[in-house]
Amino acid sequence: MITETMQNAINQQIARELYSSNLYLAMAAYYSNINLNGFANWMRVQAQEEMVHALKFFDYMISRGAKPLITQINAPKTEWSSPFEAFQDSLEHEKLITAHINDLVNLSIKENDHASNIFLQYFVTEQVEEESTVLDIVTRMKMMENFPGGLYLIDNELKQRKFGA
Ligand code: OFO
Repeated sequence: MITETMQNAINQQIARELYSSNLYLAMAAYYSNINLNGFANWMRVQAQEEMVHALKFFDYMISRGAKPLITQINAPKTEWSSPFEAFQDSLEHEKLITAHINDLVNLSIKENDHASNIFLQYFVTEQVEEESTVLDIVTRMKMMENFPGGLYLIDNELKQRKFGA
């Protein structure tokens, strides 16, 4: 049986994943409105992936005989001062999520919960990938800062991303 402390911590993570999904959808809306449709596509796919993360935690709770709680989710930011600032925010957000995943792993060790520890390893790996992908895009956007066409090159590339859950 999963401990109550672990259940509460996972429920909080479900809320964070749902918040992440909303945040990326808000970013998709921002990019669409400034006609960066590749960036908008990338963020929309990211929003879908975050929903999958939330559902993975949801299903895990059920498989352990616990009840996932769906609570009120804070509204995300909806405006950014530049295309760069929005992507930079997504990098900061992913770093925050990584810290929360690490806290969950630490808690699973403290609670002697091996099943949760194994389950969480997927997210440890996922966060390495997410941070690395976002950092790569942020770095290239920064490099293109003084090259007006650069943003559109990246935008074209980001059009290719597809949701593959
Ligand atoms: Fe972006 O990985 Fe879930 O939140």
